[in-house]
Amino acid sequence: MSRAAERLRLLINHLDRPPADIRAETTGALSFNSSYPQRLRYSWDTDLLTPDQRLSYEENGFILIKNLVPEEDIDRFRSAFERICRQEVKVPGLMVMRDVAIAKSEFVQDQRAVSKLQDFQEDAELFRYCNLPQVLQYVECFTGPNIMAMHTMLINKPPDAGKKTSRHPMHQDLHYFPFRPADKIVCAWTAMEKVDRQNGCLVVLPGTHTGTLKEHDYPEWEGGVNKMYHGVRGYDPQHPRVHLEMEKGDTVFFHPLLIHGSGMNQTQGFRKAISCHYASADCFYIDVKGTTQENIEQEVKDIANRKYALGNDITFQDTWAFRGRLVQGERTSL
Ligand SMILES: O=C(O)CCC(=O)C(=O)O
Repeated sequence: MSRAAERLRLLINHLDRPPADIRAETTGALSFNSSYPQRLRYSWDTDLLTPDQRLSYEENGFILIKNLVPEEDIDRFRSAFERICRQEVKVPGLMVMRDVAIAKSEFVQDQRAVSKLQDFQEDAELFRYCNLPQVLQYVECFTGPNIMAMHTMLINKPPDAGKKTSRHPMHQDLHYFPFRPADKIVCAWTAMEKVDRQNGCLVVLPGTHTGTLKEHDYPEWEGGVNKMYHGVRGYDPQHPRVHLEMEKGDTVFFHPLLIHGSGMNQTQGFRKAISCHYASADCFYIDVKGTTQENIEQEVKDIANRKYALGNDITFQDTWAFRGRLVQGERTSL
């Protein structure tokens, strides 16, 4: 870690330890046997997924598990979110984001002003989501037993203010990540209430996880685009789409190359979801210089600089290394 990253780590009060000393309990007995054919590239056999579920993930790049996260947990996450919005707690390192169309309107000190919380790894209550055994047992099917929680979000999609800014452009999450291999990264996204086409559920393009990482940039939307909402360029708009309508507690796991986004919220309610991107702790950082990820690297470094005045020696990789938290197994690399 560079000196700037070290300062940043201290600033956000992260109690770091050398990776080799960090340990967490595994959540279950694993049996990585080879009873499935080798052509199953995207998942491990942990005795949890059925052959059909594995084949479906291989083919589509996502799997939806109904009723996975208990209602009591979701209600607790909601309360934690509301406490943060009311500014009753201050969470080190947390990014509180506002919808571009609402940010400019009158300031209101409640959830109406907040479209997303990002990087809640220092909030013990919200971070419980990343440690839920119900979730981790599925994550393990994609990452293997050493698991890092790399990126956390609570998305509070607001009622659209008339400018269509509540949409999330189609994108591949890998665009944001300077670590590989992609097949050892997975997103868990849990609906905190009923989500459907009316309030802007997730939309996915099945099978696109088998492609490569494409160029991303801000879409040219008339009403404006939210900060960091890059959209994928050059994908086939005719590709079949699946709208993931989900009930409270349902959870979708998806591959970081899967092209996805979410629609406009046409209701008067806020559409909430909580999510975490997990990666195998055995993943490694890559240099994104000269790749399509250079634009997001620069943007992330600029934000870190503005927030913490660290100078130029903070690296894109550093910003991930200090946010990542081990949730199972051993911190072998990331
Ligand atoms: O929850 C949503 O509306 C979309 C979230 C998403 O795709 C993301 O933040 O990468």
